[in-house]
Amino acid sequence: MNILVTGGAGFIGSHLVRRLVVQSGHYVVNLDALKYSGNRANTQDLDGHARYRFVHGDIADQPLVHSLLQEHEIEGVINAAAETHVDRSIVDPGSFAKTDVVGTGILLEEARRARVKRFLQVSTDEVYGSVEAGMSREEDVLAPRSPYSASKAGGDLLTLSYWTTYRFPVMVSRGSNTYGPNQYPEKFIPLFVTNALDDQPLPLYGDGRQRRDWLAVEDHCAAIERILLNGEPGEVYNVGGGNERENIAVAERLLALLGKPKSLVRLVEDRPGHDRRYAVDCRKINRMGWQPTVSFDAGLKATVDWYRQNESWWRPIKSGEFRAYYEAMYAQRLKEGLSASSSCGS
Ligand code: NAD
Ligand code: TDX
Repeated sequence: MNILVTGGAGFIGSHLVRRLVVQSGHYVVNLDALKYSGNRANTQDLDGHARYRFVHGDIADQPLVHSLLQEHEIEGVINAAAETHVDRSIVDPGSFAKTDVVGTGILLEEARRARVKRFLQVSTDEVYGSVEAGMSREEDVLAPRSPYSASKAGGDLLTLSYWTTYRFPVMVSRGSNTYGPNQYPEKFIPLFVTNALDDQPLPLYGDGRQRRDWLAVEDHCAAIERILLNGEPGEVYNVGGGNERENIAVAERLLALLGKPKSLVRLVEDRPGHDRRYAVDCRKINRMGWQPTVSFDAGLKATVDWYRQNESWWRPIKSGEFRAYYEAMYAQRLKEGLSASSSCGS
């Protein structure tokens, strides 16, 4: 299949592009605007491959998208381009609406006009909102609570409207928290691993008892490919790792893997509107033959090893744009800590 993957220089997109080109033999055009989390190094190994093209550009650039779809005779589109960090969405919500809603809309409309055969919108379990008990099912009403998840929910609904209105064959995947190599170190696991490697504090929000379901990036990418190829048009598919953990337990496991003391953990002021828990019911994609294959223990260890062995990937990031972001996001929080206890003992 000739596939346009957007956001293929980012974390999930880069693993996905490699899988589609090398493992599955598809022809892939990777369209990425190289925003702060987009990194050419993530797919450098594919440059020059006969079945791969990288294009630096924005999904909201309608003439560019139009010409790429024609020129490469694109049959499938996977939209993995997005603004993705909840904390940044609280500071700059407009950029999230611009890419995750408007950009998605432009991509959808061009794909429909080009009569693309299948369109997959990569979305997130966050669109269901905080789930105090039980598991979110695909037909649940959406209740996003951050500018990030609200923008993603807008993208989902716009995508699904193209099936209802035009019978344009779209699918939506809703993945849970994903981890693995090449994840930008603003996100929880890579931030905590790289901070710990430098003996820097790990800023754990609130009481650290929020729960996330961790999904290995290779399992997420396998699910995305399966949905693109075998999903039913107009349908939504939850994709979870089956590894629900409290944040504090993950932080402590990372420290144990790194041989660092628990005293590095600092409880800091919580994220505004912090969702307490996400959990997705995955029976629908299980029926399509997909199951997660990576155990959390093995996946976490492999991820920690990767960051340990690839300082040349993350050190330039952490000393660049990221520094100002980290200062603004964490300096005051770390200084103040939380009144009751500012660390979790050793
Ligand atoms: P990421 O931030 O690592 O990558 C996003 C990529 O999109 C970057 O390369 C960036 O340059 C690119 N991009 C941003 N705006 C663009 C635009 N306007 N045009 C073209 N490219 C643009 O994010 P990620 O974690 O790899 O997430 C990929 C997708 O998966 C997103 O849609 C995200 O919502 C979804 N998702 C992520 C997770 C997770 O835990 N990481 C979980 C579920 C779903
Ligand atoms: O410094 C931190 N301290 C902390 O306690 C950071 C960055 C995070 N956290 C907590 C917040 C969350 O409960 O860790 C948990 C995970 O945080 P993130 O890595 O920011 O992920 P989350 O907000 O859960 O969203 C992620 O999963 C769904 C991705 O960023 C999204 O792109 C995806 O859609």
